[in-house]
Amino acid sequence: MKMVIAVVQDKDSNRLSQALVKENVRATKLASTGGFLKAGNTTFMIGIEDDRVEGVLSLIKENCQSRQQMMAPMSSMGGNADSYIPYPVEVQVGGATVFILPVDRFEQF
Ligand code: 2BA
Ligand code: 2BA
Repeated sequence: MKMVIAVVQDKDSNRLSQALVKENVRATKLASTGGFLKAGNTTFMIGIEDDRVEGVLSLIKENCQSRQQMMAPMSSMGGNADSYIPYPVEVQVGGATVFILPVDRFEQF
């Protein structure tokens, strides 16, 4: 078994949830925050048998798209004036950042 951890954009999370349910893939959704943009994103934890991992990755690929996002200007309040960004910057946010970890043991009580 593997644990697939996927950080996706909030805009794609409902679509991905529905696709996972449709394909009978169990998952847990966590509300998360990107360290860089400090904007909300969604982290899916998907415990899945080894031979279904590729199928899950395809579902993630099909349902999550890359987008440009504007990064709000950072305040210089209390910060270093050198790092102040006075205008919005466009950042490319990927469709999904995915980690695949081995699961030593899986129990449900
Ligand atoms: P939920 O996904 O909200 O699922 C709640 C219960 O609904 C499940 O209980 C299961 O009995 C049923 N269920 C879920 N998906 C189903 C499906 N596709 N078809 C028919 N019945 C379905 P549990 O299995 O005890 O799971 C409780 C919670 O544990 C789940 O909440 C989910 O958040 C998490 N979970 C379970 N298996 C997981 C896995 N393999 N990976 C990640 N999270 C898992
Ligand atoms: P954020 O940390 O809010 O990052 C959003 C996007 O900003 C990133 O998209 C990347 O294009 C850009 N970015 C992030 N850090 C940067 C930096 N130090 N300098 C310049 N640009 C930077 P993605 O790479 O597609 O990541 C989307 C989200 O996935 C991230 O949101 C974060 O929550 C998560 N993530 C990405 N890589 C991760 C990693 N190695 N470990 C844990 N979470 C990760």
